[in-house]
Amino acid sequence: MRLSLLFVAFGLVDGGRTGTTSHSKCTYRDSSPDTIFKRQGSASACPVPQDVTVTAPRGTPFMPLSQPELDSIVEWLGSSGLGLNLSDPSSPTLAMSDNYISHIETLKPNKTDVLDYLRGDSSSVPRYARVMINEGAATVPGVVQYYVGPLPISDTTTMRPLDYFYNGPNGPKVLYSGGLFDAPRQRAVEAIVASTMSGIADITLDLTGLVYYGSTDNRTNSEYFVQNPYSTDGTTGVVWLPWRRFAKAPWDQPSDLYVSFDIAGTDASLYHLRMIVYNLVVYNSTDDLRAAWSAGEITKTPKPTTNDSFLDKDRTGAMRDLEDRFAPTVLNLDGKRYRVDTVNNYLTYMGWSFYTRFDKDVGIQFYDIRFKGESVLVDALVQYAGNNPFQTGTAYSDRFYGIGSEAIRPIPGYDCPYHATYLNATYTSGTSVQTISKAICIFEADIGTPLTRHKVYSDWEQSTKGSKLVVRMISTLGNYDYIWDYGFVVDGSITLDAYASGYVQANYYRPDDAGRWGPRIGETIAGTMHTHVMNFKADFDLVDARNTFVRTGLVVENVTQPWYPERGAFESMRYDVRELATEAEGLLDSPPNGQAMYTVVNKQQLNAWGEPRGYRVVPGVSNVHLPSPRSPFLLRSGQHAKQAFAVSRQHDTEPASTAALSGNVPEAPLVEFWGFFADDEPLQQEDLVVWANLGMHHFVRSEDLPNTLATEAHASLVFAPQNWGSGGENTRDLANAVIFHSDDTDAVGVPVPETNGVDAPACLVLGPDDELLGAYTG
Ligand SMILES: *[C@@H]1O[C@H](CO)[C@@H](O)[C@H](O)[C@H]1NC(C)=O
Ligand SMILES: *[C@@H]1O[C@H](CO)[C@@H](O)[C@H](O)[C@H]1NC(C)=O
Ligand SMILES: *[C@@H]1O[C@H](CO)[C@@H](O)[C@H](O)[C@H]1NC(C)=O
Ligand SMILES: *[C@@H]1O[C@H](CO)[C@@H](O)[C@H](O)[C@H]1NC(C)=O
Ligand SMILES: *[C@@H]1O[C@H](CO)[C@@H](O)[C@H](O)[C@H]1NC(C)=O
Ligand SMILES: *[C@@H]1O[C@H](CO)[C@@H](O)[C@H](O)[C@H]1NC(C)=O
Ligand SMILES: *[C@@H]1O[C@H](CO)[C@@H](O)[C@H](O)[C@H]1NC(C)=O
Ligand SMILES: [Cu+2]
Repeated sequence: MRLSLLFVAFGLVDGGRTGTTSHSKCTYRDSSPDTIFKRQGSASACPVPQDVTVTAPRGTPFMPLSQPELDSIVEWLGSSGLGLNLSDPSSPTLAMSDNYISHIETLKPNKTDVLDYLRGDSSSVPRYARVMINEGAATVPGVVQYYVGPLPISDTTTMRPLDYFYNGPNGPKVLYSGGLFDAPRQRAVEAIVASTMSGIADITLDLTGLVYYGSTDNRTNSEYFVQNPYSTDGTTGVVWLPWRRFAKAPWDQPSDLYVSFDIAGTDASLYHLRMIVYNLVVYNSTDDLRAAWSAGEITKTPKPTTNDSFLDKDRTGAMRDLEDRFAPTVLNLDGKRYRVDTVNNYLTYMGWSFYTRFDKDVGIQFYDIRFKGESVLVDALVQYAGNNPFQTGTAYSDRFYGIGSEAIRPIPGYDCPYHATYLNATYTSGTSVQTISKAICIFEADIGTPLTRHKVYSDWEQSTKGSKLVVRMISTLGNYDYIWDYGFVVDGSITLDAYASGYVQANYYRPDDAGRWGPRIGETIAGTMHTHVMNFKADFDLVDARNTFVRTGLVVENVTQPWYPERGAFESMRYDVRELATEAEGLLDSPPNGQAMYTVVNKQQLNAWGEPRGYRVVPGVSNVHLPSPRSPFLLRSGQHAKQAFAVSRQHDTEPASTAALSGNVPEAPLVEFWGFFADDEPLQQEDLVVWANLGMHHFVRSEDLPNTLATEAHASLVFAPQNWGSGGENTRDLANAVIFHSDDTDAVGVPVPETNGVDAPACLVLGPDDELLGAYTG
């Protein structure tokens, strides 16, 4: 598993509730006691709910570039006046030492431009492209990013280095050796790997059962993985290749063999073997390995098992009792309660509204969230630890692989409830438009508990249904699938949930490891502990952009109170309320024992009681950060992942906590997150961004096979209203609520339920225990 990034921008703007939803009045069907247990024939089925549409108040400012736009930019970049000396990126003979366009996408627009437009203060958002060029022919080769615009191409269009996005030592440039691992470089690496490994195939076969003659040679039965990071600052290029069986889930078929090459620079003739490691012994050359092997000096370890049935996920074993029955599911029996604009990727739901954006690096993002609100970014990164070159030196940045481009279509009824709404994910990759059909699923779910309920013994009893709209994206990033859920709860809360599943990346099992990095989980494999960290960006604009971050600590101190003269000094609690004054205080840990509350408030927007209106940042499950602050593999590139929370001033020059191409240059990343805090700007009543980490310390166990369980590989966070509503909590207006009053009875004195005219639809056949009348007993 590699590290991932996702991004949700989040700014809360005051938004009125939309009108009440009216429902068809339904009556209970007269049901015989056993009706509920019968499978219903199609004749009595609830209808398939249809999507309900809405038109976004403003056309989305987040359209990806169209193919004609891409073509026009490519043509413009190729025009001789610019002197870029570009080669055709699709050429089969493309060389590392060529200049070529690697990627073009829409530049994420500046916040001020977006807000001006969405508020109607401007008629459009300036449209620019972000262009990534491999400059292999430059004196100092590298990958450089530019912004090109305004679009459409005209006399005023310019191309400028995208330096305002990146605060790293080389600006928008990544020096070549830490740059792309695209076709020209893959070809160069594959050539030296194939020639080296075919020269020692007899030895590798003997030691591991694996041989490699090249990826297309039919004698090959193994594969290598190009471990990240493969550079330090872009000047060096050192890659470790773990060898594994080329079969199902190679991540779980590792051998004890590792080979390292120097792959620095654009000249493949300089690439060379650095070392071979087998059974933790280092050989500096193939000659050294052969000499040791011929002399019988190599102690062999067991070959990776060839029986990989333990990786199968097809059902096996006896059926459990009643498991032939269809599992419970979420259904919208009375029609969908959210509206969607599939052209503008805009949604409304129970007072919420927001736009979504999608891109290659991070996938779905949310903008102008109103319940009140605005937007979020997720960055997932994984740090491995272990005793061999492979696991020690791994720090995947999933943004590098493309969380968005690796999104997959969820399986209806399994990954997402039946009748969910699906949005296509459209983005650009290279110089073409890509669409992942139905990649994002949207559904309303029962949160599983009532939002509020209470019984006042002889007076009244109420219960309010808990519902939320879920926007779900699933990305398969190599061996791992990540599930990201954004939930918009009817009480004004926003929930973030991240889950991981898939094939855990296993280590070769060595008894002498003594379980220090994880238990044995198979014939020849061991689980390897590692940490996943996903960084979310939440740009709060609570009512407006003047916000303050407050830490409310719970302190215990000795007090004396005159009404307790007999106790003397005794321990008691009180609040210790502190505002973050400047960015120097902006890096925050999770408070031990949860003894502090984090809130973002607007001190100029008070509620009816004179309290500042705000939102709380509620740690959920597993708000972990990287255990190692100084691992060389994430030295400066992983600063966003080294504390639980961070609070900085919003700047268009600090759009993201990481960059896709930072992953292989841990000593010279494009974005140095802590640089956001170095200028120590004031934070009180300013435009704030909260950066939060979700993650998992993955303590691997045998239950990670065949696929990791999402029950445990789960991290979450909640943003909840804090003194936000003017009339208490935000659910008083909900009609999906029931209340009984003891004095509101029917003819025989039984309290009658008040359901606000919203009842189970006729197609839902209820059983006798579902009868509301009589449920209140006084
Ligand atoms: C253009 O790039 C090629 C490599 O693709 C290089 O050989 C050539 O010298 C470059 N021309 C100029 C004028 O820089
Ligand atoms: C966005 O804002 C930055 C910082 O003010 C500025 O340098 C940049 O040119 C702006 N980008 C666009 C596309 O206007
Ligand atoms: C492998 O490829 C060679 C050369 O193309 C061919 O002669 C041979 O039959 C192939 N072997 C198998 C097992 O497919
Ligand atoms: C391999 O190279 C390292 C460093 O260059 C050296 O210390 C070591 O002795 C070499 N090993 C062998 C077996 O030659
Ligand atoms: C492979 O392993 C499975 C599970 O241990 C076992 O049931 C099966 O018989 C094995 N297959 C072979 C060919 O050994
Ligand atoms: C989604 O994509 C499919 C196929 O790529 C296309 O047929 C469909 O019209 C798209 N839907 C929307 C709402 O754009
Ligand atoms: C309260 O006083 C007792 C007795 O002096 C001391 O042991 C304890 O640590 C104090 N508690 C706090 C929170 O200071
Ligand atoms: Cu994991």
